[in-house]
Amino acid sequence: METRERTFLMVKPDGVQRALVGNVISRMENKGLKLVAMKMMQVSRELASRHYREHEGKPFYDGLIEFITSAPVVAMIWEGNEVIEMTRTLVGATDPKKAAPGTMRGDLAVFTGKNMVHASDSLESATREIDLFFNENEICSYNQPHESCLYE
Ligand code: 3AN
Repeated sequence: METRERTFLMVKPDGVQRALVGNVISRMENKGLKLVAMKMMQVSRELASRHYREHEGKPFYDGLIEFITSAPVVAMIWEGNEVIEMTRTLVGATDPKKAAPGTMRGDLAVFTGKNMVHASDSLESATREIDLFFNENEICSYNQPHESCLYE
């Protein structure tokens, strides 16, 4: 369990509007990952620009900010062994055309601009994004009796 990590996962406005929040959560739970924080919220333009700062200046940036602030999102923190990489694998490639079947984007999305979910891509971005969206007191700690069946 030395590589126990936390990652940030967000169901974006298209996923909320298409009623796919439960589908996303089920995939994560079924895999054996642990939900430790979750909230539905409207992302402000300020939060959106901080979250997507690495994309500032790119051709799709304005559309990205418009989109992420257009309807509520569901922001979550998940815990598990190497959960950052594992969640990226479950989410699939950025372009849903290239996302493998079986992944969230491969199964549930058709267009890069509306690719349903966001997941942190590194330890650094997970730490930054968790801090942007959550206060420490919103993160829960609890035991899952089945953990001994998941890990050595
Ligand atoms: P990922 O979400 O897979 O980490 P990033 O970080 O490259 O992908 O892009 C962040 C978000 O920006 C994507 N989820 C997508 O919504 C949007 N995006 C990225 N590339 C494009 C593009 N070429 N056209 C439109 N939107 C894009």
